[in-house]
Amino acid sequence: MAPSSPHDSGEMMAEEKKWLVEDIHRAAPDLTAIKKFSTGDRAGLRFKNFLQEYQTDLILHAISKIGIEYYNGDDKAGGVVRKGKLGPNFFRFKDDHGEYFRRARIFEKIFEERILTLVNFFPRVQEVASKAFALGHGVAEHQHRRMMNFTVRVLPEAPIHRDWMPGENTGLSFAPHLSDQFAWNIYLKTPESGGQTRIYKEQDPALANERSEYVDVAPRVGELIIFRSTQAHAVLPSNGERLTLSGFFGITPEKLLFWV
Ligand SMILES: O=C(O)CCC(=O)C(=O)O
Repeated sequence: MAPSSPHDSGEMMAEEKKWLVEDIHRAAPDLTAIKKFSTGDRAGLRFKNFLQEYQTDLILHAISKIGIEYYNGDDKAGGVVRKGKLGPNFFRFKDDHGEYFRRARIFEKIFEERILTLVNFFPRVQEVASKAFALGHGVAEHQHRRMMNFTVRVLPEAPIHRDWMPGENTGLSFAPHLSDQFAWNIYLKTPESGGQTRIYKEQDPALANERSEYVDVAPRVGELIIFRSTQAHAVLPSNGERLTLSGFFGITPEKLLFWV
C-alpha cells in the first residue's frame, strides 16, 4: 500500500530499519527479514531450535569428556577475562601462528571424531549463512593451512568491542579479501541470569553506551544467532555457565569464509 502522508512514509522507513533480531524459521525462512539483515538494517538473525535437546545433550556429553581449557585472555577492550575454550581461536595465538595451526590440526580431528560424528551441526551453520548471503562457503586458509572452523567457548561476559579481522593486522592472507564479518553462536548451556549479547547500532565501541540504540539477545539453549561482529557488541555479566559453539565468517567476492 502506498504511504498516504509524509508521516506514514517516515513510520514505514523507521519500521524498515528497526534495530532488532529477526526470528527465522529454518524450514521456511522469511527472505525479506534475511535481506534486511544482509543489508545492515537488522541487528541479527535468530534460529530457534537450531539444535534439538538430545543434540545439545550429546554435544555437552562429548565436551565434558574432552575437557574445557581455562585461561586468562585479552578481552579486546584493554582488560583480561577468564575464558574457557576447546580448540584454538586465532585471536589468542595472534603472535604465534605456528602454535595456532598446530593446535588447529589437533582439534580439527578431535571435533570431527568426537563431536561432528554425533551431531554434524557445522555444515548446517554454513548452509544457513550461504542461503542468507547467496554465496558458497568454505573454511578460510592461510598459506594453504586451514583455519580452525569453530570453537567451544565459555564466556561469562565481554566488554563492548568489535571484531574486524582486516583491522587487526594479523598478516593472514585471506584478511584483505573480506568485505564484512559476522559472528555466530549456538547456545549449549545458558546462565541462570544475564549473559545477553548486546548488539549496538553503533560500530565504534568508543561511541557505544547506555544511550545508544541496541538490542539484547538472551541466550537460549539450542538457538543459533548470527550478527555482524563489526557492530559494537558486548556480553552482559552472567550468573552461571554460558557455553556456546561459536565462530566467525566473512564475505569475500567468491564465497563466505569461516574461521575462529
Ligand atoms: O558470545 C557472544 O554472544 C558474543 C561473543 C563475542 O563478543 C564475540 O564473538 O566477539
